[in-house]
Parts: sequence; C-alpha cells; structure tokens
Amino acid sequence: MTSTKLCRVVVLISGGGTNLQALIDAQQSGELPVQLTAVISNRPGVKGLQRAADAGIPHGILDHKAYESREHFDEALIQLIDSHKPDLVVLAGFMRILTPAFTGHYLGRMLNIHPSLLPKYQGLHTHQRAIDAGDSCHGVTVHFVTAELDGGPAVVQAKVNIFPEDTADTLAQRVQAQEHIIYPLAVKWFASGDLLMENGLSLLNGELLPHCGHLIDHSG
Ligand code: NHR
Ligand code: GAR
Repeated sequence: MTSTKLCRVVVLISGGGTNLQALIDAQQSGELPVQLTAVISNRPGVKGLQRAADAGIPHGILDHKAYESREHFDEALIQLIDSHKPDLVVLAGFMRILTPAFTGHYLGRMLNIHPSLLPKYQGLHTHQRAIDAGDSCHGVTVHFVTAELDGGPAVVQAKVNIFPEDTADTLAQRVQAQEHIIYPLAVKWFASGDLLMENGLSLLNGELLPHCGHLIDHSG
C-alpha cells in the first residue's frame, strides 16, 4: 500500500465485535489511517452489526445456515467481500473455519486474532485450556490466515499472567484488553505497507519477525 490511497479493510465478525470497536475507535481518533469499508457477520442480530451501524459503516449478514456446504458459503462470502474491493480482510471474532479456496484467495491479505500464545491452543476454549494446563501465562496472537487453522505466520503477540484465582472469564478480560491494543497496531502496519507475508513468513519493515511475531510481554 502507498499512503496516497487509504487501505480498504473488510471486517468479518460473528459476535460482540469488541475488536471491531477497537478498530473503529482507532480509525476515528486518527491513529489508524484506513477505510473500514464493510462489516460482514455470519450470524444475524449480533452486537457487532450495531457497532458498525453506529459508526456508519456498511454492514451485512451472510448466514452460513442458508448454505448447504462450507464451499458454497465461502464462495458467496468471497463474492460479497470482493464487491467491497478490500486490500485487507480482518477476522475479528469470526467463528467459521474457512476452506482452502477461501484462504488461498486472500493469502497475504487476511489477518486473524486468536486468543492464545500460538502455536499453543489452536481452536476453541483457549482460556479454559490454558488454566487447566496449569500455565502461568497466556495471551493473544495476530497472524496471517492460511489454510492451516490458526497456523499462519504470527505478526504480533501479547503475553499476560495467569493468576491462581483466575477463571476463564477473568482471564479472557485480561487477554481482550490486549487484543484491543495489538489488533489496531497490526492493521496499521499492514496498511502502511510495513507488514507483508512472503514465502509463508511475516516481514516487518523488511525484517523477518520471530516465530511468535513481535512480542509485547506483560507477564512476569
Ligand atoms: N480458517 C482457516 N482456514 N485458517 C484459520 O487460521 C482460521 C480460519 C477460520 C477462522 C479464527 C479461529 C480462531 O482464531 C479462524 C482462523 C472458529 C473455529 C471453529 O472451530 C476454529 C478457529 C477459529 C474460528 N469453528 C466451528 C466451525 O465448525 C464453529 C464454532 C461456532 O460456530 O461457534 O467452523 O480460533
Ligand atoms: C476475541 O476474544 C477473539 O480473540 C476470539 O473471540 C473474541 C471475539 O470478541 N476469537 C476467537 O476465539 C476465534 N476463534 P469480539 O467479537 O468482541 O471481538
């Protein structure tokens, strides 16, 4: 991307949309020079759609239940997303596994935020799994999306403590506070052209990022 044209960002959600809100807030305060072009939810009636409406961002629903297969849903989703001509697709609490055809189409221009210190705890229920394993720290990772679920190259990771009295809910709150900082940061890096995926690896300012991405460490 060059600075002459704003990076067009389409955000996919399935729920509350607090990460979407963090992007909206960063954009509105001038910290995040992008155009939030559209918000798409696979679930009707979620709070994230109201957040988009309140911010004046075009938004729509593509209900996966109306499609007979993942392949058909993903084809329709590609059509809808591409009608907004995005430079970047952002998964923000999007809860449907995507087919290789979909991830291939947006390879190198789609990010996800996953609530664990990847490669630990891919998939769901990450906070409870970290507590059950007796881990002393946990966190969140922004990564490029590839066909491998939660397996694409990491961009940035924030690490927090787990305390003995933590429940999945208290831990999720601590992690989510970090999500709302690192996702706007990663999107800003991409939009400025500083962040690229090349040969399956993340590059920031031409330098290979470490395996966990750029690390922000609040643990210890
Ligand atoms: N798709 C691919 N190919 N690669 C990734 O890295 C993806 C992806 C789709 C979504 C987000 C992800 C996460 O951060 C994500 C990354 C949903 C599930 C899941 O099991 C797993 C991982 C993620 C999102 N979804 C169930 C399904 O059958 C449905 C669960 C539900 O609807 O509540 O798709 O963790
Ligand atoms: C976030 O904590 C995000 O990391 C997580 O869901 C929450 C969505 O919150 N994502 C996943 O678990 C992906 N499988 P939000 O809708 O308020 O942004």
